Amino acid sequence: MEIIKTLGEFIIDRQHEYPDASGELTSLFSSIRLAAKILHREINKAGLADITGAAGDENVQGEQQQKLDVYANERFKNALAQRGVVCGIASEEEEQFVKFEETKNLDGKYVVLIDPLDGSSNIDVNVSVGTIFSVYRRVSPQGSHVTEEDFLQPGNKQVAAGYVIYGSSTMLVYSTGNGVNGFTYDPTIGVFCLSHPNLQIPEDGTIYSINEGNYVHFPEGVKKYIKYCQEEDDATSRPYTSRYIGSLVSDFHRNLIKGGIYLYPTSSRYPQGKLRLLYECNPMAFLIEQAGGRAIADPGQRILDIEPKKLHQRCPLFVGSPKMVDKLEKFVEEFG
Ligand code: P6P
Repeated sequence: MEIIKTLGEFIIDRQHEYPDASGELTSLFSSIRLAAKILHREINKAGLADITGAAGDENVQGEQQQKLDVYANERFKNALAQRGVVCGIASEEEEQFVKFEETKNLDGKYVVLIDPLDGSSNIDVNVSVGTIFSVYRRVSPQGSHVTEEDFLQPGNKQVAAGYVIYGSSTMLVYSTGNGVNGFTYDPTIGVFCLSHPNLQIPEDGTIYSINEGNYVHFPEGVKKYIKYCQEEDDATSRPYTSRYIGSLVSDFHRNLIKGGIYLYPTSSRYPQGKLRLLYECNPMAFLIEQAGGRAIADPGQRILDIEPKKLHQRCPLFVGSPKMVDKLEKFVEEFG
């Protein structure tokens, strides 16, 4: 008889690990779980309902906002405001951070930074997309309005981070600093079930994920690393395999399971890199380090130690199996 461990049961079982957890983080996760279930429903019928395609507006990134982006942002915002444990959020879809003004929220202990629907341009072509979230304890006093300072914390202060991947199945993968666990959604019973306990990324791998269309604009060290992956070499089972979905959550998730490295370097179009530090790079870096991997922006620059200056600031991202990130780092150190 299979034992089903639901996400809710798992969180309650693990609550004893957090002495000061008085159930607020549990409540926060139940908000995320609810919004993820609703988004699962909408994404899986996106092709049928008039909810795909561009919403006509642009978000703060100047990117064409897809209707589901807008929908996802609203669902997560409402779900996170409901329980009173969150005093505000920052979102890829919101130019400014969002203050939750109700009295119950002013006492909220946490802030959440979120990319509600990463890779949403893939929706119309039926490619998997994801939600990425990052949780911090506020630094401003409880009872007051949330401030920008609450959001501009380095990634090493995160209390939790995770993602939802809406793929061939919907999964929620998260960490609260004691390892990474994956839960697969069973829509027939409406619960996330523990399916990938204690995820650890393979120390080495042969998958590299990068948009080689930008090759000519990459730093020399990155170019050299790509050529290294493509060379014949009996000693280390090269050439490697190039796999790039164009959806960070999907590429990250595959590499977490199989081993690999995801690279988004600087380029002429993105001189600071494309990915956003606060709600893409930091949560992914938190997860990968909890799973035994590495995440850097430059040689010796751990993503989690970057001191943020702006809500939507970007940074380069090299994340994955530790031996692969080490190798990349050496090429960039040597060739720039
Ligand atoms: P490019 C999606 O827009 C995203 O933020 C990530 O999910 C993805 O890995 C990357 O950008 C794709 O960017 O420039 O290769 O299309």
